[in-house]
Amino acid sequence: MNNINWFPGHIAKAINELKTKLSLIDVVVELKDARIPLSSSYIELDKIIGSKPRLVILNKADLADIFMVKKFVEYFRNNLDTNVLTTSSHNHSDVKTIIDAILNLAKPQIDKLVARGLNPRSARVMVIGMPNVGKSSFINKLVKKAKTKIGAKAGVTRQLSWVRINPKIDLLDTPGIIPIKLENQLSAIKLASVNGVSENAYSHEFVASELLKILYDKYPNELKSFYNLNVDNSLIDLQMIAKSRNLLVKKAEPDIERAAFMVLNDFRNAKIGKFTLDELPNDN
Ligand SMILES: Nc1nc2c(ncn2[C@@H]2O[C@H](COP(=O)(O)OP(=O)(O)O)[C@@H](O)[C@H]2O)c(=O)[nH]1
Ligand SMILES: [Mg+2]
Repeated sequence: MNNINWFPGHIAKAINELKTKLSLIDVVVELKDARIPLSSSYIELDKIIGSKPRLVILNKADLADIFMVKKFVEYFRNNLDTNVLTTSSHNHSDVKTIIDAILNLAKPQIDKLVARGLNPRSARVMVIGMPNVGKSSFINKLVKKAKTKIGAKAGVTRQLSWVRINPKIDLLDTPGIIPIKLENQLSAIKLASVNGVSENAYSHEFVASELLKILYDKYPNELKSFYNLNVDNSLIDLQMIAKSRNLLVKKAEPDIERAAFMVLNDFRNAKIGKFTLDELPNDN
């Protein structure tokens, strides 16, 4: 299986659900994966979100290339014209920064209600992002400090439940899932590499081999030194890694399958290094 065949199936349904929830929301918090800030973005999201205030957060920054993450923050600030922060689920010291950013983005909306003679109310916020980007962990982090379940809000939702994470912010306690599109094979490989694609949609061998090409191109020294390989002008493949790690079948043949699992795990746990796989558009 030399490509990634995953049809998220109900894309239209997912988008409709997202739109319904969005209609209740004042501020959208969109999580992207700091290792693939572009590949973890849904191209049509801008249209779906429209002019609603959006806070973009590059999550899993603890696993990513800090230098590239900084560049991507700048890039999104310029191109999305919105606030962009970085975080990781292990870092709980930035909750206040995140809350303040949400309050800032919500203020014009709430002020508008007041200007129309309505009572001010707390801002309604929702977290969205692709599968496995860290939405639940992020919500837990914000909720932990607050812990005021307020349940269903009369007139607003029946099934949806909200948590008051600040006197002025109610957070929808279930995130919105952004479907991923896998038409672009390179993005699909990167999504699979960060565990953003259902595992039965691809062969580990294929994804690990392609990931090695990307890593060899971007971080050759880290890759060679982690797997103790002294090679010049040649690609690093699973065969070489299996041999170097002594992963053998019948004591002689390199065990490609185990090597593939190992490489994916090493990458996902940032053992080889902290890497970002996407490139900035136009190399700026
Ligand atoms: N290293 C690291 N792991 C994270 C981070 N956020 C989430 N995870 C892990 O990523 C996986 C998916 O997280 P989850 O919150 O369930 O993602 P969701 O599918 O978007 O709700 C879990 O194994 C989390 O522990 C992060 O910032 N850094
Ligand atoms: Mg979740």
